[in-house]
Amino acid sequence: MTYLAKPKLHHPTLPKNKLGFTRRDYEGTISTLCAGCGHDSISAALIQACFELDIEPHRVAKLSGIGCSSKTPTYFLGNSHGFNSVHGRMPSVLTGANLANRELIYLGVSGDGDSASIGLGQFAHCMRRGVNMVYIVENNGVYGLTKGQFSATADRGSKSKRGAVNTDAAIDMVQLALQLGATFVARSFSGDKDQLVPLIMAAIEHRGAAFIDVISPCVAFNNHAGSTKSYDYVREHNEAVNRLDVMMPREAIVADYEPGSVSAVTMHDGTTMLLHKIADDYDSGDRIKAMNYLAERQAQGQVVTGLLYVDREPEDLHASLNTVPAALNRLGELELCPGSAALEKFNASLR
Ligand SMILES: Cc1ncc(C[n+]2csc(CCOP(=O)(O)OP(=O)(O)O)c2C)c(N)n1
Ligand code: SF4
Ligand SMILES: [Mg+2]
Repeated sequence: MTYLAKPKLHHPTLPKNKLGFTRRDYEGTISTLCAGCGHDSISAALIQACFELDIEPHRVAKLSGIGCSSKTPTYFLGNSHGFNSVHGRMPSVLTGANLANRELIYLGVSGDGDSASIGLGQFAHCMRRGVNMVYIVENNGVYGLTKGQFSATADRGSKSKRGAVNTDAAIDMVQLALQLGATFVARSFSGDKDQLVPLIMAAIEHRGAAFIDVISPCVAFNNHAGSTKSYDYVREHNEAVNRLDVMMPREAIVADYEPGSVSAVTMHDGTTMLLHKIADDYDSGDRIKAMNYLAERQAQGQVVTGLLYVDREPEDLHASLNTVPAALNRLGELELCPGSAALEKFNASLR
């Protein structure tokens, strides 16, 4: 299915943005994720955000690692640049691309396994360096692609679909990003597009390291023993002529609640997550207060969502390194090879 493009026929009355594009022009190929996977809702939010911002698709570079979440760039912005890197290595590839060409909008899409386990070091360094990008972690607390092992963001005491208890402490990506110096830090929920779309738009507009942790339920890993919809049950009762994995469609989980309030959301595995949407009068300009606020709410079992911190005058990596303003591929021979006198002067400055 991955090679199948969506039909390009547009309804003539579909709304167009300033560039004359419809929302469909920002789509990718048909998603092969499980029906109801939170990641698909995040792709839809990204499409909406780029459509509303009138972004020319060729100005966007999508980069990802490995995982169901990292597959998603195929399903949105089909006319943009894309690079699917090695597991956990997206941040360094993005950093390199950004340094070579600062004229593109960089969108890093990753998972909690990709960024909080194997890629934790990479995540840390691109945040502390202030790479100008939007970095989204589609956080489901498991390694979805490799069949639901606990990831490093799974809460201590939470249970797998098999009933195994996670004994390790959880890594909170938002607290980490704040501590590491990210200049735009937010958390949202894949089922709350009213909150997520504007957050993505704001993150794209931000000229520094923007991080969004999006809680994104994995619907596949609640197929417990005793269910007639489980893999085991289907395999045992299936007269198979070949071997297929069947994912039963689930309804996407949706949350719609007021700023300042707490909403209890029942996840597919029956557990309840308390989402706390920050109030409109929350001061998002204070990093220390944001960290304390998060810790207090976390102690009460709540997951805080919204724009948690923003530095309105960020400095990005190009500013720290004092790089040339143009993309490197625009530089001519004169700039790239300024001659022996300039080289001699430079060498002398290092002696
Ligand atoms: C170097 C390497 N180690 C391990 C793997 C196996 N692997 C593939 S995806 C994945 C975890 C993905 O989890 P996450 O990033 O949370 O994505 P999700 O599927 O949950 O969206 C792992 C461990 C791999 N592909 N490469
Ligand atoms: S396994 Fe989980 S994360 Fe992967 S596509 Fe299915 S529901 Fe989504
Ligand atoms: Mg995951």
